[in-house]
Amino acid sequence: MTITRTAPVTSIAARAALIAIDDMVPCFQPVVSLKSDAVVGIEALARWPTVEGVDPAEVFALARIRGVVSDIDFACRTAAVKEARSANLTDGLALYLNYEPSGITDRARTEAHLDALECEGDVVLEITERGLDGDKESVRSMVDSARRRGFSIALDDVGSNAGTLAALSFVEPDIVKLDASILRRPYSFRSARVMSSVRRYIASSGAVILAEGIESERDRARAIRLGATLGQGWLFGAASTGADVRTRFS
Ligand SMILES: [Ca+2]
Repeated sequence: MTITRTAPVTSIAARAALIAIDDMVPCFQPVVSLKSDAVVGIEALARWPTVEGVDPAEVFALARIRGVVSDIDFACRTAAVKEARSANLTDGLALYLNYEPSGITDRARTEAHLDALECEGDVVLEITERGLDGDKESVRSMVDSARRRGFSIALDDVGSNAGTLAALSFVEPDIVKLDASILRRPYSFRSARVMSSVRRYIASSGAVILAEGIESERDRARAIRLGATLGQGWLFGAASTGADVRTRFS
């Protein structure tokens, strides 16, 4: 029997969301200091409230297939900065913005885009794990440009695949965002291998660990045992609109 590879099936909702890109609403999830419990930052996440049942990850997967991921990625960050500013969130909270490396192609466009992301508060660019095995020079060049503007660099979902561990050495992040799967199974062989690489990197760089997916007090205790000083997850609140975040944390 011959098995034919077909394109991934994408839901109607993802297709609708991609068409309705202008209906994208940036939401913000708190980043918390595990020592003080204080909210120290917010991660911007794209949401489509007008499209029922849409999974943002699927929208990005579809954008990748259609070759428009960098357009979507750039638009999401620009909208997030605009919304964070208008809701008065950039003053005092670090703004975490996801950045997909496979979208880094046009250097002049990237420079202009980074200029547009500068705002009153601290900006953290989260280099997402997708596309890290691509053009390392372009990623490195973008990271250097971002640092020149005073932005911090995070590496997202570290431990989700081997590429994220390899990327520690060329991205040199200030913040290592530990994938939620490590927190779920901290004693597995895979988690031990990930933590060994992460600890080696932390010891040589002075970077900090942010644990993703903290849903309970048990998760929080685990995250602290793994060496995390920052955390994110349902325990501290889901993503909500800029206005909601302002109300909750003012
Ligand atoms: Ca992220």
